[in-house]
Amino acid sequence: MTISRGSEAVSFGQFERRGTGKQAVLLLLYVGLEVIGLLSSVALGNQEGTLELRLDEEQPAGTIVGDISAGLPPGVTASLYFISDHDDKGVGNDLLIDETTGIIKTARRLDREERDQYSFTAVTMTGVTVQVSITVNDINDHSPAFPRAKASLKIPEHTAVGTRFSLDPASDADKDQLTTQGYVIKDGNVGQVFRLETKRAANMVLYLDLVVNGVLDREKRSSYSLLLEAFDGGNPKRTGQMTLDVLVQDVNDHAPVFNQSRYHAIISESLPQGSNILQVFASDADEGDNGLVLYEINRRQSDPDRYFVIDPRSGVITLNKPLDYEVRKVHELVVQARDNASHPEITNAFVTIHVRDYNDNQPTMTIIFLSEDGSPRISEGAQPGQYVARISVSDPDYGEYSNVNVSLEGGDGKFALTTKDSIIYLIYVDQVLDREERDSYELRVLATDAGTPPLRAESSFTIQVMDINDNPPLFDQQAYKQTIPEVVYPGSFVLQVTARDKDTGPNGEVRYSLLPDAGAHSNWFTIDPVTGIITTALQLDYESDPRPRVTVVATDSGRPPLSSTAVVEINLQDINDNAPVFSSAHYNVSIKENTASGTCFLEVRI
Ligand SMILES: *[C@@H]1O[C@H](CO)[C@@H](O)[C@H](O)[C@H]1NC(C)=O
Ligand SMILES: *[C@@H]1O[C@H](CO)[C@@H](O)[C@H](O)[C@H]1NC(C)=O
Ligand SMILES: *[C@@H]1O[C@H](CO)[C@@H](O)[C@H](O)[C@H]1NC(C)=O
Ligand SMILES: CC(=O)N[C@H]1CO[C@H](CO)[C@@H](O)[C@@H]1O
Repeated sequence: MTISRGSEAVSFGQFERRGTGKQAVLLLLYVGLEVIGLLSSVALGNQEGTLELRLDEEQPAGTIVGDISAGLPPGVTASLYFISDHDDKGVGNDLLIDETTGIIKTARRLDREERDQYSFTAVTMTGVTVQVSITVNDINDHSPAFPRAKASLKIPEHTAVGTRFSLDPASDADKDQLTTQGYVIKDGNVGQVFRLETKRAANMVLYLDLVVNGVLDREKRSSYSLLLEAFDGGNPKRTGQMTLDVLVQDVNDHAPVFNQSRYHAIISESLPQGSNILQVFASDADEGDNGLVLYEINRRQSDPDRYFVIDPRSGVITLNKPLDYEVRKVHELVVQARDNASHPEITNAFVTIHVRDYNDNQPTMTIIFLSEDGSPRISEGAQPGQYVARISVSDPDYGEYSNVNVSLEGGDGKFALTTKDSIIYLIYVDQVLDREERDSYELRVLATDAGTPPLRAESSFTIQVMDINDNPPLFDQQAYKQTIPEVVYPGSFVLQVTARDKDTGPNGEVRYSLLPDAGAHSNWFTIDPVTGIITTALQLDYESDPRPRVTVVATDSGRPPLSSTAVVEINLQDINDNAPVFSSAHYNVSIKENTASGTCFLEVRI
């Protein structure tokens, strides 16, 4: 090869090196053309054209891509093209080029993700070259896809908000806008405790972080199943999904909690060694070793002599060696519950064990009556709920303690017993009282301790119901009638009225009086305030009032007083205490003579 066109000589050399049978033929043709081209380029000024073509991927085979002649310089025509199948077989395999017409078609369905660019040179018989380049356009023919459909992630509870965990990103073979554009949590993000953050890397991959967005508390929720979705920028969008299971791992954030802050037991000093006394119980909301509770007696603070031992798993306290009431009456144990975490949480509870003397262990009761003078009494006006007495149960050996059953008997349902702490009991009025119905009640309080056999204490007393002025005096009759002659001396007996009052003391003490009423001549009479005897006070006069009336009032001495009234009607009897009087002292009558005998000639009136 001595023909040289500078750089062309190099490309000839390349062809030579790669030469196959077919290429060798082409090479010869090409060499021939080059010679002609060399000649024609002298004549035509070495003309070259370019043709840039675009085509969407995935078009069916036979789709027309373009026409080489469109790339010829103006004025140049050609009826035959030689195609240089440059550096690979792609052009020959994927494109069909009609060498006479210059029409380029696809030989098969093109895939941009496999090959996105084709280029070749077409040469006319006159040596004009056209540089043809074909770009395969992307279409959204791929969905974003996560590498795994399901993955899981362990995150400790209480992980700081903002902590990020990188996840495998989705890949999408399309490019630019058509590749992955973002991620969303489609489902399972209870309480919005997670969010996603993305970052585009130089290689166009959209990296994905799961970010803690809220408080993770295993004791509230121990797992989340997040449905993640990646989407691209196509229209419509294509998406890909995966499930991410987040397991919230326990941390030791809970201490054991005892179900009681204090435990009590009363045991006999004769209890045999190894006997179970009581069981303590603590729970821990954590999981596994963090929630496994182990019990222990704190020997530095309590029971250094090891009278008692506790089972570390069950919390059952048993007697370890014989007790002696004379040496120690009460044992206070500090029991600790610790979880089995590497940094354990510890909680204490107190256990009080009373040792009961073999001989003397009677509970005793102290009763204090809540009346003004401390005597067992209650006003009949007390409202239900009002306290009558306070009872504390104690044992001379142990002091006050709660393991005693106290009950109340008697009282006809009018009284009841209540307690808040099982140490102090209160007797209260349960139903309305009425002294006039019943003025005293027998009550009995029983205290039974928890020993075997139980020992009892008993106290009986009588509650007096105190009067209040709740009854007015009532007259025997609502109306009294009496008849007396009109002529009696002042001070004469008329009638005795009586009123009774069910109350006692001053509340039942009755005083009588008359209601003044001038029209009814009440001033004719008077009443003794104590006896209720009504006597005349003045001269009576039938002629001015034959039926005088008085209203009697009975009033008790309560504070305030109550009273009632009755009416007394008195009939006066008329007496002949007046001589007849003529209507005129002097009558002058004239009578005619010869008047027939029997003729009335005068009527006189008295
Ligand atoms: C506490 O637990 C112990 C042991 O299980 C049980 O005997 C006791 O009744 C419980 N106390 C309460 C207040 O639940
Ligand atoms: C407590 O935890 C330790 C260390 O993890 C373990 O060896 C031991 O078995 C646990 N105790 C119980 C009672 O499970
Ligand atoms: C308490 O004593 C009363 C009367 O003796 C009895 O009816 C009741 O069952 C006892 N209660 C308990 C908890 O022992
Ligand atoms: C006493 C007396 O007054 N008598 C008189 C009665 O009436 C007649 C007639 O009217 C008189 O004339 C009397 O003097």
